[in-house]
Amino acid sequence: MRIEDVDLFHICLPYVSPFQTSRWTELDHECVIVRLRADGLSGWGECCATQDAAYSYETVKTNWLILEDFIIPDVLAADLAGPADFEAAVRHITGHPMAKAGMQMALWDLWAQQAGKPLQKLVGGSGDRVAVGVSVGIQPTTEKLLETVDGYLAQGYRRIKLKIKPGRDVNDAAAVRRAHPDLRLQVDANSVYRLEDAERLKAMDDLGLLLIEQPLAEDDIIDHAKLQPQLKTPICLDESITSATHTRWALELGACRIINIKPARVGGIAEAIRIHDYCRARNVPVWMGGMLETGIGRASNVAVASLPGFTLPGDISASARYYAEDVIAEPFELNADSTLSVPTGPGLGVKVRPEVLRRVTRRRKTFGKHADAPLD
Ligand code: OSB
Ligand code: MG
Repeated sequence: MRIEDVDLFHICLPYVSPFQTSRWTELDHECVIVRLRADGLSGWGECCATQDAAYSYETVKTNWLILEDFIIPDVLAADLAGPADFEAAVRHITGHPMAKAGMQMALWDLWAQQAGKPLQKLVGGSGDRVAVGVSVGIQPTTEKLLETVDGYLAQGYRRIKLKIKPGRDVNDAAAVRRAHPDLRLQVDANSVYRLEDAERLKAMDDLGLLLIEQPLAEDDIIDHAKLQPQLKTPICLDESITSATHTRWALELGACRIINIKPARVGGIAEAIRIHDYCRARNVPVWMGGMLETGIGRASNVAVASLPGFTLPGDISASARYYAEDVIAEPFELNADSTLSVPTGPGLGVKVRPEVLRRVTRRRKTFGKHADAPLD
């Protein structure tokens, strides 16, 4: 397949409420959306970096830069029949997994459309729905947190993840546990603790948490391996896992017992599938993480989360949990059993609304044959 044109859109979409983690706060979702055109088809992708280089070193602007200077020239020059061709074409670019993943998502959308299949089938997934939960940001007070959790439970979510930070960890998690003794509950520290904080983390060991996500630094598999034996609660790594190789290192060292898979963080869907397969062969549970994606990235995550090794609920909530108005025509809605339905149309199976995309776009650029082609 030869790509004829590539469009980049730097968009900004307000969240329904601010999202606060231990190390940064997001008020709106800025990201780079990729559109590819080939053989009369359009493929869509989303690059998931945050604005402020807090979750990882990538930002919206580095995504744009790496796409413009390196990835797009590679894509326009190559004949890309499948993911292996794309990975080979961009292998000379070190790092920048989210920039690569956004482009790869748009390519998968095209490959699946060309095959007349939903993305789910192309990646090897099955079933019509995937189990999901909500990631709840740090709230101004514990009372507000309890109210927020109640709100999500009332909507039908059956698994809650709490963002924690020093001073808003043990007490918050214990308060939610007291209010909901049987709730599937987990916490995410986003790399804010150090090994010396082990006692603080041990204090959450009797709360019946499903897992504690990324307690220590993003580059610190070694100290995670020292921490895990001190905890009953399984550690799940997020930021530390940027490839299948890191997955192997973390599991061989005993740094965690569960892996959070975000295709965006590991350079794309192909590497996400390799991590899934590696973990499944070793009975290590995996689940789909999220980066507060628009409906484009959400559609991709839902499809990949339908692979059989995704045995824990994903951070892929309904569109309304994030946005009053999404860029896709039919928002994702929560089913009564705390699942999202997997799209069944060809490719990502979602329709982008040009008028919304136009309204939220701050910067647009087209590369390739038709540099000034209209949006739709
Ligand atoms: O650490 O899992 C994380 C959002 C942005 C960046 C990092 C993380 C998150 C979330 C939100 O927890 C998950 C979602 O998309 O609902
Ligand atoms: Mg996380």
